[in-house]
Amino acid sequence: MRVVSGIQPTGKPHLGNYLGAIRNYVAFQDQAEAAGGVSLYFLADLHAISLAHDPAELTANTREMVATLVACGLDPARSVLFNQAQVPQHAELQWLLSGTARMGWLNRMTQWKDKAGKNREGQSVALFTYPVLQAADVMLYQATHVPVGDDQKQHLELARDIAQKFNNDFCTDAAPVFTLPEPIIPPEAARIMSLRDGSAKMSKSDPSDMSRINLTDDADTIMTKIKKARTDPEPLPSEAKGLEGRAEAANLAEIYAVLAGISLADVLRQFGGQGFGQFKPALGELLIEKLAPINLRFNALRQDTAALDAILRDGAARARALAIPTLDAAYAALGLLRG
Ligand code: AQP
Repeated sequence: MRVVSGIQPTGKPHLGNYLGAIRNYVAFQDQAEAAGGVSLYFLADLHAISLAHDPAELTANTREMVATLVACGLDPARSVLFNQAQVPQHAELQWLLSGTARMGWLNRMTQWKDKAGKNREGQSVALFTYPVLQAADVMLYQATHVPVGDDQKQHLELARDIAQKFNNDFCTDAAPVFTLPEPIIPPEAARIMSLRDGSAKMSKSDPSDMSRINLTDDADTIMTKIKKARTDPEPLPSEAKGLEGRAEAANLAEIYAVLAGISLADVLRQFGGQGFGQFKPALGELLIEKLAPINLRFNALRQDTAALDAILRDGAARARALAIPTLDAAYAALGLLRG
């Protein structure tokens, strides 16, 4: 079992990242260990340069993201925790896979279409080829399980297509170079929506901080954001059917269910008929209770940059050792002479 997943250090990690991805990283850390496998989690700093960025902020965000992942329960002694920039094999494999990935495949990616908007010509090449780097990220380690939120499903399907085509074009059936990665999308909370717009996913890149709960928000901020979250004037329904067409209400109810560890039906049984004036404070309290331990650990870790850098250095050395055999096999399969 090889578990591989990444998160961009492009801003503050939020509740969507936590419920859709990070808490599954922690669960897979245990599962991989129990199965005698390895779990690798990386900060996708090479992906972060596909959009305009501030270099000093990227460095600071990278360290903060390590502190967050550890605060959420990732243990650098049990998982390999690193940043892409210290493992050059990611960029090397991306180039090798660029000969296999097709322009038409990349052109169909909805994230590319959403982020580029009407100004495709003005975007960086990196934003367009982003999914090829993502394919390299997981294929480099022969990933079997890739825990991600729902928004990454299409990119993982593309990674499988690239792996399949490379194996078909350059390998024998008996000795394929790449394992086809399997996306693991959680059954619930796979897409937490913005607090300001129920049709947009909660995202680090949303200009409004009120759109998300950051894992580093203090109790007052969490309560304020929940109380100001956009909703409709109707009370909560008693059954899930009553949430149809009410994206904001459905989002808040789902967040409550996942955090409380109960079903959506149970949440609606408990709060059905009540207005948001009653439900929002209950949700705010639950969030504060669940995020407080993460917040506490994060604040204790974040100042110790030497310790955070040491975690990344050590993780990168372990990642490089795991990456090299696959990269060598890819060079050889392509007939590239290396001395
Ligand atoms: N809203 C979400 N709900 C559930 N899962 C989510 N993920 C992201 N948003 C949600 C999952 O978190 C992991 C890391 O993804 P990311 O670093 O791309 O996070 P982001 O917040 O999406 O970051 P950005 O920089 O703001 O990117 P865009 O602009 O694309 O939204 C992934 O597993 C992702 O599925």
